[in-house]
Amino acid sequence: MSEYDPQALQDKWLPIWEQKDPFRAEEGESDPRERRYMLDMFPYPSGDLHMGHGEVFALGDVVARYWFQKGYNVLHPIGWDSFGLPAENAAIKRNAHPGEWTYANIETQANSFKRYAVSFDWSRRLHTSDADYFKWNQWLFNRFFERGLAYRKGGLVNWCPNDQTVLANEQVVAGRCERCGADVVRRELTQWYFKITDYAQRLLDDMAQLEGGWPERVLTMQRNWIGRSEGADVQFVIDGRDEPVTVYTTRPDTLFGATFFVVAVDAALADEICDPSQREALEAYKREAAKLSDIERLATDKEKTGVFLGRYAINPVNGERIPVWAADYVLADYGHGAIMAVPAHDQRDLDFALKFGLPVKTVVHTGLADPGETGVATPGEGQLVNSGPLDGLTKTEAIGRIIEILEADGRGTGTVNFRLRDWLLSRQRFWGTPIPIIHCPDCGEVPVPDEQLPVTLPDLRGEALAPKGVSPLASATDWVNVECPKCGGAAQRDTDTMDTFVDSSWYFLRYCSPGYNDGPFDVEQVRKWGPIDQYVGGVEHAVLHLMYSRFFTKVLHDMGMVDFVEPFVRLMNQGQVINQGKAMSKSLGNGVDLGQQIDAFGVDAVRLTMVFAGPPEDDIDWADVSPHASQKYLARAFRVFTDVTSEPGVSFDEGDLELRRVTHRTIDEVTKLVESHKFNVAVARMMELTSAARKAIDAGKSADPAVREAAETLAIMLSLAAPYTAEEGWERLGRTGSVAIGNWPVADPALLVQDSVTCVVQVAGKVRDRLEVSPEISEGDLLALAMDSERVKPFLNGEPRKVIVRAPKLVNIVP
Ligand code: ANZ
Ligand code: ZN
Repeated sequence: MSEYDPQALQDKWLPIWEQKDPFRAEEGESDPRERRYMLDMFPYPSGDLHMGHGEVFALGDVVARYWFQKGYNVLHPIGWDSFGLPAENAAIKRNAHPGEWTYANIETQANSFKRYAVSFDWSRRLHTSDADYFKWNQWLFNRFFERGLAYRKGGLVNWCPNDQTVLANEQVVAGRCERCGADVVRRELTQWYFKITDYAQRLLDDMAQLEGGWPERVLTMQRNWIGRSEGADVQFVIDGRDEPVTVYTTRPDTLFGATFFVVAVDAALADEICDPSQREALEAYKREAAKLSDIERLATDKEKTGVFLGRYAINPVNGERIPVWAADYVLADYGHGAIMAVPAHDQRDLDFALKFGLPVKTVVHTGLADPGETGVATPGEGQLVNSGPLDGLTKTEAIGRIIEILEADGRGTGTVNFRLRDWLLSRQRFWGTPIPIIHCPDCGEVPVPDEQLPVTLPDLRGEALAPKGVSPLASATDWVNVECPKCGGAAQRDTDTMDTFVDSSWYFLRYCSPGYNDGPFDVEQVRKWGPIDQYVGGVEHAVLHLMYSRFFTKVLHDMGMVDFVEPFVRLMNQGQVINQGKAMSKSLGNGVDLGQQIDAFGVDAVRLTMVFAGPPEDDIDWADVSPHASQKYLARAFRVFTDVTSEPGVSFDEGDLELRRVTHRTIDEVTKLVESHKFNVAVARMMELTSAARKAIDAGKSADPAVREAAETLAIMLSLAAPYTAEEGWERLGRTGSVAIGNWPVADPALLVQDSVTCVVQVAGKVRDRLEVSPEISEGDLLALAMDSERVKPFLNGEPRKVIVRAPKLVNIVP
């Protein structure tokens, strides 16, 4: 094997690594090494690994392998997020059990990961669909239930008509099912929720710890999703109704400008206060509105719709009677599901007012033209007008003042509001964690006692799993009918399963003590490993998985089970792998298969291409990169390894100084580049080092110790991205042990100084000294150096009459 043959390298090293299992994390107390926890978002087992996996795991492995090289005790685990709908859909199609498809795919992916040579600790492998994993979902559910953080309520929920299940708000993207793209509709259902809203403020506050460690755009998305706003609750009396109705407003200063009142079309309140004369119109309008998602309803460019409810509300500050309407641009589950409309200063209200001929009253003078004329609302700063006691105040002053006034006579209060909703947990699907609750006609909701966990799934397959709008578990009557754990009477299991995002909300803790039997994780081990130093995964999880994991971590913190409040110290989002400028898809026919790329170019070339393509967060267009060129480069590096003729262990001190300087500058730069995640630039530096070594070999210096030093350095650095080539190179260089662990070199500072140049110093035309200076020295520094020279000083008397400085080579002094 003197030619570079990637397939032969894989065939040789893969079984050796399998047998040596070199990347195990050490649990023991006695291990003195510093710990690092590196995690890639675990895969969903749909078929084999794809190009996206190829990218994220190549990037994550650069970090993990760098830490292994630096000599840390590294935890780099792998597992599978193996519950979920695709398995169920495949099972229905093939008349099989979802587990068959799932576990077959896991095996396929596991083998592909091994070939891809990711530095995993295979001993910690987990699958969330294993009973000894999801048992702990149920245990955690019980703890949440005890703490009032898991509860059931009726209400309108997002329903995917295609997947026949409810969805969390986070799973509805632009009005569509995040998974299948179907238009989401609203349905009235009683469902389980996790009370994430209790943690809204902390989810926001703790983000301070993530500044700098997380991409700014992810933090912004989280902040917007939590959506904290400050404002006031204001009570309006509805004519002919005893109980006042509260509205939430961020602009209580505009209270005198409220000209109408709007109730969410789907809020119970709309039905309640609708005058009989308008009942029919409301019913018709409700049917229309039910077809739209929240996002569509709130879209500012959507034509406004609504119906008058035949009733009037009374403005608490001036007693004005304003008409009450129902409309879809007000949401039932935000604030109080009703608003005071101020068309002059809110665009949606203005659009509505102009459409239905309602009055527009300016109460903040902003200097801009009258909104009633222009159709453009003026939400900005200004001075209050037409507002009684607020006249003349600024917006901010007026907000403070009106809250005082409202609070004084009990008609309102200053308040904080969040956009974040509770996490809807129930799913009407089979392949997930059964919710461990038993419904008893006498005792109500009774949690399955911990010692009876796990509640496993009944053996359903094929047609029995087909979506029917109720959970398939409901048809397993033997499974459903049980004794009440409290009173022993006849009772029934909850037939819904948990959102699979529960599984991924704490898996990173389980890795610290896989197989642990006395709880979801060993608290001591988590204390040692946590929190995760580096997390790598797609930006598509910015508000789903990452928000839920942060929430779980905080609850576990409050339970005294973890001693940190944020699970992921640093987060890296990789870009996507696209082809010809577009996302890969079947319909475009531009898909690229990871396995085929590897067969054609070898693992190392594919990995190197992923890493070299650009900054990790940028998309990689596979049409613009060249795995073939990567392979050619690796062959060049390989020849450097095989061309070295000195013996291992030779002292580098005697080596060629120029090449040694290149090597040490490369060490210095690559170290910094890897730590700042500029992997592509780090690879470019490795390539330059390869060329420098090649040049020296071609100049007949193959036995020079500096050539060996360059080659060994290259093998170590290349191991981050091209592990097979690096390992073989190391062996060819006569080195024993694996190249991959504990070899990262340290740059010698003496070899980092720039080459110097000689500067001639003349006094009155005669050479008096020669100085060794940096080629980049400034004129001022050079002159100062020259004037300070002991050989120059005797020829000066006070300030020179004239100096000519030509940095870095000449200083000419006329005394
Ligand atoms: C009067 C007003 C005047 C408003 C004005 C705004 C500007 P954020 O910041 O998102 O919290 N609102 C309240 N409840 C609503 C609901 N259920 N559906 C739709 N809109 C609702 O927004 C708060 C503002 O959104 C509130 O302040 C209210 O309109 C509206 F010049 O009240 B505002
Ligand atoms: Zn009972």
